[in-house]
Amino acid sequence: ATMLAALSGLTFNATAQAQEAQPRQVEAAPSPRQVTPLMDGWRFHFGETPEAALQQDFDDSAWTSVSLPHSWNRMGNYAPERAEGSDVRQGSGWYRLNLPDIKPPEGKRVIIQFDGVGAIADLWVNGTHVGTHKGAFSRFRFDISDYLKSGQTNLLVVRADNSKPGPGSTTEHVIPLGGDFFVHGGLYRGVSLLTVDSAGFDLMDHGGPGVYVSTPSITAEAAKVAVLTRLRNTGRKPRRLSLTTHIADADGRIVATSMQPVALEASQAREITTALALPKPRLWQGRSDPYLYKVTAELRDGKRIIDRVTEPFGVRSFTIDAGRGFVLNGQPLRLHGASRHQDRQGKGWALTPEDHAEDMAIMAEMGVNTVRHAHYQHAQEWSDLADRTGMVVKAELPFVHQSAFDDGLSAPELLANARQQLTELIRQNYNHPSIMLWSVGNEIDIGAAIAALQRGGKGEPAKSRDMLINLDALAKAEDPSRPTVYVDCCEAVPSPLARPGAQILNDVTQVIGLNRYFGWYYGQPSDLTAALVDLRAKYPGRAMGLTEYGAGGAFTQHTDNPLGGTVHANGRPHPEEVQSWVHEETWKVVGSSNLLAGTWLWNMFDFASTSREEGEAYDLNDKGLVSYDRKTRKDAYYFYKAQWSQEPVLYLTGRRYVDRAYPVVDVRAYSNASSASLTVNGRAVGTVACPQRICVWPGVKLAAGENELSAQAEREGAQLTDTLRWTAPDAAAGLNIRAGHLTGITTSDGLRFGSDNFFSGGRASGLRLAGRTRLAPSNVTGTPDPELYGSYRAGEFSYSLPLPDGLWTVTLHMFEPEIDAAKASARAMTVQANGKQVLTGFNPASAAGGSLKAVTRSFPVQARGGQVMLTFSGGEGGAVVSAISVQPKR
Ligand code: GCB
Repeated sequence: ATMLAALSGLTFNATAQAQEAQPRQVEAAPSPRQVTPLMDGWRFHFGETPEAALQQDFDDSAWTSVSLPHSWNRMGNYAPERAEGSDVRQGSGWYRLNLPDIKPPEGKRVIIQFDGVGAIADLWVNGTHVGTHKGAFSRFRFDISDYLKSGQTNLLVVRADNSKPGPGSTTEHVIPLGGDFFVHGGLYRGVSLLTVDSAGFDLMDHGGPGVYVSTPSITAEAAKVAVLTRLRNTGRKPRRLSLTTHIADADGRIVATSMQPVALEASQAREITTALALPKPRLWQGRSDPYLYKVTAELRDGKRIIDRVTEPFGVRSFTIDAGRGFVLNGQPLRLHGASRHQDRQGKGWALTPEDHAEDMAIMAEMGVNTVRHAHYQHAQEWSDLADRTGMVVKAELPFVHQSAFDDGLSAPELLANARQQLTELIRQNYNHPSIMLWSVGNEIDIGAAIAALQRGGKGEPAKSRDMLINLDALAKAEDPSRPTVYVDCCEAVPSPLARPGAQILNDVTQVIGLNRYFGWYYGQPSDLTAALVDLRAKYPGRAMGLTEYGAGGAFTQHTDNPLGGTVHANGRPHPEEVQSWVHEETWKVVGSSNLLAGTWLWNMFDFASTSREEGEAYDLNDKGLVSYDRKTRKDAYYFYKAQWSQEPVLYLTGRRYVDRAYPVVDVRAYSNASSASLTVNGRAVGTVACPQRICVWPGVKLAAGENELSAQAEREGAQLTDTLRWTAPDAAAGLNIRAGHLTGITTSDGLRFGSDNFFSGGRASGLRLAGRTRLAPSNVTGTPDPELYGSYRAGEFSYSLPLPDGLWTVTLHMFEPEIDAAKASARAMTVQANGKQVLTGFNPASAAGGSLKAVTRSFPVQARGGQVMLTFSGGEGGAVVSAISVQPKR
């Protein structure tokens, strides 16, 4: 009852407040639209629900009270176990809300607006089904006037269905059919009621505002502004109205106006385009000056304003082509940015305006000038922020990973749904100056390629090309002012997903988006250049963007050397330093490449994906530069801040790797200063240059116990300092090195091993389980510490160990990884210590009594000049070593 009173008292009185701030010089008439947010007072229940729940007299007291935004799904935890509180249920969630008597008087309509419901929404008012909307990301509205009853409360029931897509499921023909993210269920954005005159700007235009602004020509003298209004009269009487269109500048001064009479017949919808001249326009200049105007369109009946819509817009022109790349207002602008998903810890998709604002602030601080909306339409609040921050946005249709559930043709219903969602995307976002690209698909064949791989490469490749061509044409017809883009995973990539015979899709859209993971899923970061050169030659007329690149980064997992282990792309571990390395190396290749119009790293934030268990996280993709809870900015965040930000940056890396494994460390910082100095425990270490914005002090010696490291630099007169504290072991205690990626493993005898380090040559290898690429530490027997033997260095290699002069005992931990008996028995390793042979023709399998069995060998060695040199060689199979332990000789 209190809720009802609050609702009727607050929002349904005759003098409702204007929702938008009006330009100062416009007559401050009350808004002719009443907008009533319906955020509170909902009852929620997941799963099986009786018919009776659609009726007024149903007792929902056992249902949960919820406020919007709401989603029942929660996932993503950094924990050793899947933490409690995770909810990955897919199916139907039911919502009930009682409204007061809001039956509109003759001539008024009540429209309900949903800003986003995952994924299929069904609405009942007073027990009668009003409609269905399929698509988890777009706004939609229903006119519920005829379903309302006067003199009583009115019951809204909404079913939100996020069933897993599959043959026969309710979401079988609703994109996305797949993807590396989780479609959260529920009323995860706002819901509101609009009470409006029966004649007005069309609220039934695919969720669009009804008023669409474009700037067909721009000179320094004037911009031509074309305002398309879609009008609709749902009433039974013809109306003689007038349409006024104003443009106001950012200070609210009206700078252009037009007025014209409009006749609307009963039940008629019509379009009117108004052309205005905007004198001496101030341009929307991206991050340097994201200047916004507002257009206000008003409909009057005589003197009375019956409807009004205000939409911000920007005056800007841009082109994107193979030759000049991206050009904004006549000036080339190098786009560098990141993708963003719409979820975070504890909230899933149910984000508040503050959450959006925090995300945008984090991105802006890093110096991003472009955002990719991965992989779907983002909230209006977010796109408004992008307009105001000056981001260039690549907006996307959620046509991701799959076009059918087998390799066959996609269903006509799927195409119809994709066309609907694309129309909604474009109409609802048309006025955002930030949005400059319509993306019509992302890796739409990869699902079929993976399925085929799992079947041993059999089956026809997917046939989604016609669908893509169709969607591309629709985007161009809806909005000729913005280019289209398709995002490809695999062409010319050395990956089994680039199937022979796979269809080519990169020639469909105007711009080519490339998701390329050299250095992570395949190859080396530097291989990217050759791939780009190839594609440029193949598609000489099309602009290309690197729409994804990156690596997993677990901020509780560390390595002493990012080159020291094998990458377990979809598994564990994911040392934070490996992520930094992949970004540094990729940026060297792409940062100034004239083959690319823009780059979008993957991803700004860790995000929920139930198909993943990696790094330290469950149900998370950990390629974010910032953690799921937004509390941790990984080192790579500061790498890009040093590249892109106008602010002075000096950041010592490795802040979370505090308990160091080695007393000798390459200290690193990211800075946009030309050089930086380091002190350790107050003692000057030296000044180094910072090429590529990376400063490195090699081989810095730490004291046993606590160390304070402090870096100093100067940039444009600003003095910068960054300080961190590390704990180091005593150099006199020796070194314990494990030939793997993860540092800090303690063995049964209490020795703490760092990760592989101090090596040159050879290659890192790890034991793997079939299927998922996880380490199988228990595969090696004959040791109380199988984890020490889960990985190894192989081939011809050496270790240059920093050790105080004196006598040491070196212990080598080895095993034979080769199961094949002939190969295992052929191994004959030779090891030299400071040039002296310590092992000759050593065969680990015969020494241990078989393959996958641990064996150790120890020998004394004298350190001179602060160093011991170990050299490994061994004919055809090379040498192998899993760990090296150096202890003072007793
Ligand atoms: C991709 C997909 C994206 C994934 C990403 C990854 O190519 O477009 O949705 O999340 O790779 O992390 O593997």
